[in-house]
Amino acid sequence: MSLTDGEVERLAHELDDAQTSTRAVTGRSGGEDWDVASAYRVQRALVSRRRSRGERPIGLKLGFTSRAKMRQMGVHEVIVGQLTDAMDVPDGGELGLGGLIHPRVEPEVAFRIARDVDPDEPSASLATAVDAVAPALEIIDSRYRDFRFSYADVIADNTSAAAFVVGPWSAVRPLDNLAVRMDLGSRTVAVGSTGAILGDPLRGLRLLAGIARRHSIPLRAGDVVLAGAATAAVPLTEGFATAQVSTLGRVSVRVA
Ligand code: OOG
Repeated sequence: MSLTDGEVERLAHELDDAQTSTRAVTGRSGGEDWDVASAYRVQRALVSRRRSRGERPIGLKLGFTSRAKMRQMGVHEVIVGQLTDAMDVPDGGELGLGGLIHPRVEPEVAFRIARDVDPDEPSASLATAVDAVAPALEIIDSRYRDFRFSYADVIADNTSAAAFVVGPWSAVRPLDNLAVRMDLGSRTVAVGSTGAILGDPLRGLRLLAGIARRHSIPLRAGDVVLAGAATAAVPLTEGFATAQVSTLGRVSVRVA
């Protein structure tokens, strides 16, 4: 079922309020089913609310790209969300738990997009627009109670995007099998491989290009793309969160 413009605005308002007041809401799941195109319309309306508060879009993120994440959340298809400068935490910087509801952290790989991407160019050519890669941490924070949502719900909620940290950029290299480790303080909480991200994170870029085209989400020079988690997400706690992605290096954030 497709939503009216009024329903799209109402849902965007509700999700935006949930984020700014750190009070979770209940998803539409359980009620009537709704369609993916409407869910991306809600996401667009939600991001435009953030823009009207002065936030600047600076990239995109993929979600549900690994079996571990799909299994954890009971979802089977890739989703795309939007990143703004307000979510960008510098490597080694600090993130306050105060503005978050029930944050979780995931180790990821980030791509840097070197040129504006023409929505009509073939999906496979998006890889040629990437000029650097980096290890990254993504902090997700569903605005839905207990992280319980349907596929459309989580798209509408901008794929739970809350914050991200990108480590040192370096030259593009094969990413199909780099060891990934995530630590919270001195505890290793997740281990995996970049190969868990769709066999190769580059494959995610192709899917992202198709979804971005279908739902009119632009990709511009300088944008960051988070390729999706390599492992299941782990509840974020105070202290240092660190991800090490083999030869790509380390990225960390101090959570306070
Ligand atoms: C949705 C976001 C998933 C990923 O990397 O799979 C995601 C969620 O699990 O709340 O970002």
